[in-house]
Amino acid sequence: MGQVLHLKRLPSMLLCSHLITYFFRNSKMASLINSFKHVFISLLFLCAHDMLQVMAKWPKGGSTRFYDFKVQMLKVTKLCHARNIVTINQMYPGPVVYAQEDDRLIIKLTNETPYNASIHWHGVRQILSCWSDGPSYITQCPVQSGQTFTYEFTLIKQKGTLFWHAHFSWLRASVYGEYWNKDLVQLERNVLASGGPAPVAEAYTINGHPGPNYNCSENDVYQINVVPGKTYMLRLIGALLHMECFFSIANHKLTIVEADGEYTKPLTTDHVMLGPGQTLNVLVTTDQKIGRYSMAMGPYMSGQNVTIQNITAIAYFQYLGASPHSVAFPASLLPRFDDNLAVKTVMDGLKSLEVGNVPKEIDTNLFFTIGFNVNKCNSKTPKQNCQGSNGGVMAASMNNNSFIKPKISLLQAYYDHINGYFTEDFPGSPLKFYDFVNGPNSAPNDTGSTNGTRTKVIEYGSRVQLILQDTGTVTTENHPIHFHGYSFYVVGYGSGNYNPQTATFNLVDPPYMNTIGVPVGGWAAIRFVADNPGVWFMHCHLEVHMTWGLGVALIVKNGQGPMETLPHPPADMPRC
Ligand SMILES: [Cu+2]
Repeated sequence: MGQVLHLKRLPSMLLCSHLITYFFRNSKMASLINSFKHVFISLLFLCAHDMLQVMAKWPKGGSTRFYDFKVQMLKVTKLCHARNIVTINQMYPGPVVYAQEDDRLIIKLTNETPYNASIHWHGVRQILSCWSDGPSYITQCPVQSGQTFTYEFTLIKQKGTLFWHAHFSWLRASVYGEYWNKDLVQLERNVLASGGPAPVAEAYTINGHPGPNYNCSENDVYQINVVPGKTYMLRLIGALLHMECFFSIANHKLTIVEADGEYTKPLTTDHVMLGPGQTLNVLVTTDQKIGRYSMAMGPYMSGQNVTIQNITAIAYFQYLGASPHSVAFPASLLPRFDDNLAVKTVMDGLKSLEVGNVPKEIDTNLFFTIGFNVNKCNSKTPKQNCQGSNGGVMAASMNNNSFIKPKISLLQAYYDHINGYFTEDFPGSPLKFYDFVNGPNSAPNDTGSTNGTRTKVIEYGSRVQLILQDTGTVTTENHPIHFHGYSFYVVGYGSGNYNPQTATFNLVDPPYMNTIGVPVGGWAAIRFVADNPGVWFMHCHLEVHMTWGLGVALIVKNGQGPMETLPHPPADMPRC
């Protein structure tokens, strides 16, 4: 399930649930703000644990908003193929959640499907509410068929467009920008069993619609009606599963004003690239001649020899007064699928609107490699199970460890001191330094990874710098690395192997993000203060890479007193 979470200081925060790649709202800033007047629900909030004490110290003025999320099957027909997909409230894309900065959200999830489910509130910092973060087997057991769980968290100092999505198996696809004719849970099992790569999606979609370029999809097109001479704000959400994508509107410029729910200096561009989980608010002025213009979404793939869906999803940007049958101006501005420079150029221009509170001194220096592995085949039926490079099994890793999800909630195991489910020996830097970008590459002999549920423990309040370094085993590739429970300053990035002697950092106004596309064959440096206790997943948001093990859990210890201590778990935590 995917959705948008949108927070604004004046208007409000909007948590949209969307399946899509992009979510769109209204016109001029002023009218936009007016359009977000929602009904406030005032209720006494009953709270069991120390949260009451904690909340008393939070800024006043927040309302409490209630949502009912029922996980339900919905029959849809797309591309001449009918199938049942997993949705929230039988909506595809899912429901929008609206809230204001500092509001409290209470969202009751009831699972009425045969599948397991959990919801991650992507970009919500979950200050002292790690229990409601949502990733299955990390902060909770999945909500089983027929069960309920209530997520509760406060949007402390957050505003902008964020995004909710399923965090069990590959189910977020069905509230997502890629469309599959297959059962996603079965598909994940099949891909894992094969040891090989994932097949490509049948289509990309914009707000659930593939558009006219696909077979049997001529009339399944999303359309926005616009008035000439206005400025519109579009909320773009990378609601993708295994792909990153470019987006553009024919003949129109996009001015980025917000990234990952944080204001940026205005940056005008012909196109943007969104990795899965990334959000961008862009302004578009309807200053072209009256007509119908294509909005286009197509693949960005920086890896070598990767099979991709290369058909572009199209939606219409339709001016008032244009004939409904007028020819759409083609979106000629989409970069080629392998245009790395197009991605870098936008990233180079992305700066925080205001001077940030970037940590200048560092207590904890971390260095994680990210990339692929090929492990040796151990199967008696290699043709079925070892379809990776040279008859090996595909994997992915951080610091050469492929993360294995535990059988119970990692947070529960940590909180209750239950032994045997995880270790605390994830290395803070690679065990071996070598030319990361260029080798080794003779799969599967020298390309293997270790595996385990390894965690890295961080002291409360540490000022952390983390270098993320792409590796070239199998192929280099841009990996969108997402960190739960935190945003971080992207202080630097570059190509090749990270070299502290030559790397240049921006410590003044770097973008403050929750997902960073680490440049293909390059590195990125991020900084944050570890001031939110809990167990926080850091992983590649390309789903199949995460499935192969590209992730790690960071444990941030408690500090002093209730404001720095994770409260008790809610009474209705699901059981595994
Ligand atoms: Cu990845």
